[in-house]
Order: sequence, then structure tokens, then C-alpha cells
Amino acid sequence: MREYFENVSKINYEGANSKNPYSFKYYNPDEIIGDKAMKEHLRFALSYWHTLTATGADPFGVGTMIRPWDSETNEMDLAKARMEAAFELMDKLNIEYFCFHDRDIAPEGKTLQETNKNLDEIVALCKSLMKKYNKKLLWGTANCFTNPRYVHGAGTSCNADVFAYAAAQIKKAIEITKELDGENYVFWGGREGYETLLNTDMGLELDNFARLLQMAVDYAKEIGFTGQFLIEPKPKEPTKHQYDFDAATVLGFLKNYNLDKYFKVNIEANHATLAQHTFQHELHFARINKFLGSIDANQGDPLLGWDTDQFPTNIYDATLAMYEILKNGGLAPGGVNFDSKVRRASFEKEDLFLAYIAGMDTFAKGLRVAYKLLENGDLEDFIKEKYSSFTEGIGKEIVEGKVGFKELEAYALNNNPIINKSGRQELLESIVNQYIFEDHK
Ligand code: XUL
Ligand code: CO
Repeated sequence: MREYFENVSKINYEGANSKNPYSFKYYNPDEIIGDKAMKEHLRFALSYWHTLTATGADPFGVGTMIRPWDSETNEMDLAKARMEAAFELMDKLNIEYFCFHDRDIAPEGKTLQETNKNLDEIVALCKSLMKKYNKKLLWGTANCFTNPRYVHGAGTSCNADVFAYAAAQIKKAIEITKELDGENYVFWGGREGYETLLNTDMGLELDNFARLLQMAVDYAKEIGFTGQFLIEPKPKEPTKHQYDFDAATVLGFLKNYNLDKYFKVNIEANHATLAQHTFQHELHFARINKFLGSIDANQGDPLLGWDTDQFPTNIYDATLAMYEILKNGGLAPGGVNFDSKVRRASFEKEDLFLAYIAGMDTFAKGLRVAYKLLENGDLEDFIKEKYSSFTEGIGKEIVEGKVGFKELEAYALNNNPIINKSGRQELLESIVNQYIFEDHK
């Protein structure tokens, strides 16, 4: 098989003092942190679309990326070259998992039959490479947003023929995910949303979206696909208002349609910040509601209002994310998918390695810091003490449902003055900094 990245060899862990850019400084896959190896905590995945098919095009300019598979002129040969290159990348980067959309891996044909035939051919190649390199599919998904047929959405389209086509496409995507032993299947909203209510029947669109998800649940059961279904919230882009706005909106939707037992969420950092939340907020909300399934690791730019999908290098955010993930007991069968792309000006093929190393090291360091923070319990102890009034006296009676308005009025009338304590935010922020800066491991 051809070698696509002949200038880069296997990336190894060399420790924090290494000056070799092609080495891990913090990610030591087999090192045990707490009860499991780093690779089991992190379950890193490569995103096929940003890594193998992205060109660097933006609304103002064409693609800039120089890729070793550029010379392929036939669409299927190109798809095969990309697939081979993907496994070389995963192998050299020591990434165990990958994620893809159906249309990332194989080109669309003139008909759905032809498209499915293309997919089958590439899936067979993928399966053999998975075996050869010992790699696994974290999740598959269907791209129901790029083709112009999806102009009004897929499951929320006003056109029943489009709904039917989306159902057929998702059916096939679930089948190939099962064929490749995918551990999850993702629904990101794509164009499921609206631009203006002047032309939108929101009630019907939401009902239809739920119908589509129910069909997926039923079909998975029928064919014995046991992977976890995930919904990936995003508040806007491409539509002005995406129906899966954030984790809280998704939870309300799922409960409303009795779908909550079948779905968890795949939380993406840049989608959280687009919703005016922190990544930590979305992870925390999902965790306490027991539906945190997986994450898309990336970061936005605080000065830009769109989904820039940058590789995550912010150690503070990664630490707080890993803190939530540790408190969740991990993510399995989910993982950490780098839904991140190299910048348009980082157009050389080596940049793909440097970007993944940066992202993986940031999360590895975040895991190390978060583990110590949680183990020592500084934040946990503070929060426990902060809410201690609910563990005794009147607070305990409130929590146990033993009192109502009348009893509380009687209590308040005789409880003067009320004494509050400081929230100590600045102290806690400096403690987190201490963990980040003092742990040089
Ligand atoms: C889009 C996005 C998608 C999903 C998969 O913003 O994040 O790539 O992760 O469809
Ligand atoms: Co994503």
C-alpha cells in the first residue's frame, strides 16, 4: 500500500520537556490515571470530514490544502486513497477510533442505488483496513444537509419526498455503521431548523423530526444495531434557528416525544459557545441529567460568532471538560472526537499531525489536571460545604418534602437576621490555576 505521509513516522510520548514537535508531551496512551489507561479515558477519534475531505475553502476563497491524494482524478479512486491515508494517519498518531458521514467516505452517484453501491465498495475497504490496523468506528452518521435536495431540511423538510429520501439515507447509514461495528450513531441537526416563521409550520416539523427518530429506533431494533444513538445540539448554522439548540432543548424535545430512553447527547465545544454557554455548562447539564454520551472536541474563537472548529488548545477549558467527563464515569461507548479542522493557512500535510498532537496533548493534560483536582476534592469539598444548610434543620426538611409554605413562613418569621457566606469565586479560580501550573507531568 502507498505511504501518504512519508515524512512523518509514528508519534511517541516523549514527556513535557521534549522539544520534538512530532511527539506527545502529555498523552501517554498506556499510562494509568486512576482506574484506567489514558487511552481508555480519552477514546480519541479522528473526524473523517475535517481531516480527509476538507479543502480549506471559505466564502471568500477556494481550497488551499495540499494533499497526497490530490492526483487522483477518478472519484472512487480518490475515495479509496483517502481511506488508506486515514488509516495511516490513525496508525501514526495512535488514534484508536474514527467518525464519518456517509458522504465523506464515498461519492454520491446519479441515483440512490448507485450511491449505495459506491458506499458498499468503500465500506468493504474500510472494514479490511480496520482489521489490518486494529481501529474502531466511534460513530457513523448521514450527511442530510449538503445536497441541494435538503434545502428545506431533511426530517423537517416541507417536502414529503425529501423526508422519504432522508429516511432511506439514514437507514443505509445505520446499516453501514452496524457493518463496521460502530459503537454509536449520531444525529446532528444539519438543516433541521428554520430561517423565518413566516413560511414555517414548526409544530409539524418537530412532530416529523420525532417521527424520523422513532423510525431510526425501530429500525435499529429490527436489525439488531445496539450502538448508542446520540443527538448533537447546535443553536444556529446552517439555519438561523436550529431545533436542537442546546442540551436542555434536546432533553425537553426527547421527553416530549417519549424518546429520552433511546438517545444521549454528543456535546461539541464550539456549539456550546455558539449557544452562549460554556462547554463545561453543556457537559454538566448533560451529566446531571444522565444523558452525556460523547463529545466533539474543538474550540471556537471568542472574537468570531461562528463555528470555527479549531483544534482545542485551551488547557483551562479542556481541564474543566475532563473534570465533567471523570465525574460522568467516562464517556464509553462514546469518546473524544476531534471535530476540528486545520486553519486555511495550515495547508501542508504535516499540519494534520501537528494539529492532532496539539489537541490530544491538551486533552491528555486536561485529564491529568482534572484527575488530581477531583482526587484532592478541593472543589467538591467547597460545594458540599456551600450547600450544607440543606443537610440539616429546615433545609433537610425542605429536601425531604416535609414542609410547605405555611411551615416555612413560620420559620422565616422567627429567623432574623439571615446570614449568607461568600461564594469565593476568585479563590476557586486561583486553585484551578494552581493545579494547572503546578502539575508539570
Ligand atoms: C457541524 C458538526 C457536524 C457533526 C456531525 O457543526 O458538528 O460535523 O459533528 O454531523
Ligand atoms: Co460536531
